[in-house]
Amino acid sequence: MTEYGELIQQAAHVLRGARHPAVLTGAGVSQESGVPTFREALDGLWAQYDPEELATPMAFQRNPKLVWDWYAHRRALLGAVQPNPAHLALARLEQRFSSLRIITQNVDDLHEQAGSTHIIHLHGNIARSKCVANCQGNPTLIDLTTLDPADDETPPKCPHCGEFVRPDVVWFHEVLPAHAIQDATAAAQRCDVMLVVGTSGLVSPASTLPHLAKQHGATIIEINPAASTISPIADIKLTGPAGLLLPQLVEVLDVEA
Ligand code: BV8
Repeated sequence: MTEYGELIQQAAHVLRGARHPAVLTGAGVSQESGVPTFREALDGLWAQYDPEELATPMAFQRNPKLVWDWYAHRRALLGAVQPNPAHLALARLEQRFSSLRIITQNVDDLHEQAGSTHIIHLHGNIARSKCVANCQGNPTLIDLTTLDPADDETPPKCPHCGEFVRPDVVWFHEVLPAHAIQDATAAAQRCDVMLVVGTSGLVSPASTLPHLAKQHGATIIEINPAASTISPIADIKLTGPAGLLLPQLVEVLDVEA
């Protein structure tokens, strides 16, 4: 029996009886893929900044090149990483529970790469870019591969209106896409178990979702090596890395299928 044995068994017992499990993931679920967590994502040139200082419309307005280059750096990092056993375990969980919904705060597509299909992206997708003015409608997505490679100025310019191109992510002080927050809220209200994986719980409205689930009677299972703002309401707290714990949890589930 591993050191997590008893708690993993408890969590598996709860999950076995679930009909509508939901999962809320944060940057920690991608950490073992080599993606720095959000609050570690500032290294090198950007180490002097606080993420809340760079991931805002004001920062982009003030210094579009600095912000664009930070996202280009993170996009390049993401281009070199793979889903880790945590992402793969969640994809296996979806095979067992067709109603499983993954609500992610992450802007990477590692859940998709791992094979999950019912994913709600609260904060957008770093691989997508859009016109800062949404000149052709919201969002006016821009395919960077169609832009003139000779023009290496950053940020690139929108081919329709000449305004800057920006990452299609939700910055601080920006509202989340209506469909994303509606779908996430519905999933949180409907679920009977919520796995909360790899989030500090510092960013709202994402951080309100486990509380909403709890209010609607869900059992909260947290997976995180550290404490978070969600820990106080967790019914089961699995303390450790998701890449180790989630495969164990799914393995116990499968063994006693
Ligand atoms: C909104 C996209 C309405 C960009 C992100 C005061 C003034 C103004 C606003 C506010 C305010 N107070 C609160 C707010 C609201 C604000 C907010 O919450 N601010 C925080 C900082 C206090 N929220 C917003 O602005 C949201 N919009 O509310 O609209 C509005 C409008 C105008 C004015 C007011 C309100 C928009 C929020 C979206 C921000 N965009 N991402 C980008 O990625 O660049 S959020 C960003 O944080 C990432 O998406 C990240 O995922 C997310 C949350 O962080 P975590 O995922 O939890 O990551 P973190 O690094 O914090 O933690 C990692 C965790 O993993 C840790 O717990 C660690 O222990 C754990 N871990 C590490 N390794 C592992 C692990 N776990 C498991 N396994 C491991 N191996």
